[in-house]
Amino acid sequence: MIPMSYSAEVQTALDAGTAIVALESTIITHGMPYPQNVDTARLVEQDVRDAGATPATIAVIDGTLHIGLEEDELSALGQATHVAKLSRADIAACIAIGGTGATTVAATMIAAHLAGIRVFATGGIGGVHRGAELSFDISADLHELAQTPVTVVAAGAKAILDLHKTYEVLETLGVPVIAVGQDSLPAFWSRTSDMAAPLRMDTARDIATAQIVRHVMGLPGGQLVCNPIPEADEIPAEDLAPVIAQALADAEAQGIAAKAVTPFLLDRIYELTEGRSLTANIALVRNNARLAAAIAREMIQTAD
Ligand code: PSU
Repeated sequence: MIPMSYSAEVQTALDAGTAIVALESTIITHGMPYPQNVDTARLVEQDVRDAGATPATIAVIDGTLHIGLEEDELSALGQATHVAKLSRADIAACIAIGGTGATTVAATMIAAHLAGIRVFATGGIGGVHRGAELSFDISADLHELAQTPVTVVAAGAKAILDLHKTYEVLETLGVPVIAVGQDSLPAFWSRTSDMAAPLRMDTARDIATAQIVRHVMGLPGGQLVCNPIPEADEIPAEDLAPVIAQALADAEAQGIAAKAVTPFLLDRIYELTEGRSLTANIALVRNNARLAAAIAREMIQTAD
């Protein structure tokens, strides 16, 4: 038996069979500074509610897998130090030893699927890091999308990555990559990129139906929905390019590796943009939460 605990509102939604949107916790513990992390998590949860679904923020606390956090749990997690960053490789071990950890995209997909939740909103997925041909640093998020049937709504892969290689790997793994309302792939802080989207969809209904058809056809895995950041909040890619280059050079100089790379880069870009990257990150996550709620509602309405 997996020690699992559901928040009161998630339990009510599961019993009633209404729409639920999973939310991850690594963005809270490793992706944003306190107190903006907790404030954002609360805003995102409220965005999901306002859009007619129930938010389920996922984390492991003292060995229990939480599907939905109560107010005090969210606030404590956002202030805790030394929280583990959990992916597919370490979520079971964390539960086994009674530890506390925040779930990445991969681990949140696993937990959401266990709880019967089919839609998940985040900021940006992990992917192929620049220089991966030497470091082999490729996020486990990509393989998770290929095997766990959860639709992930993101603003694309994070722009700190090698986006071309990231989407090549997703194509190889057979993951549908869907741009919402435009022909080009969004690039996290920026609305567009130089890459054409493999698929484009304009409605939550089509996205929900596509996941259901995959399921009916017996195709494993989820789909990546790339929702462009709202225009008013974007940072043009040309403004960001030198900042990302500087952050990458700093990471290299300080010998940052493995799981520490993404949190280090996000933090460094926050400093170098004097907070502008965080404002954009908050806006895009909220935008994704609203779309995810619409997709979750459509999935309930569309019969399997
Ligand atoms: N989205 C954000 N900020 C984040 C993340 C997503 O806006 O910090 C997290 C997710 O948990 C994702 C992780 O799974 O970054 C990627 O980490 P890595 O590159 O080490 O796999």
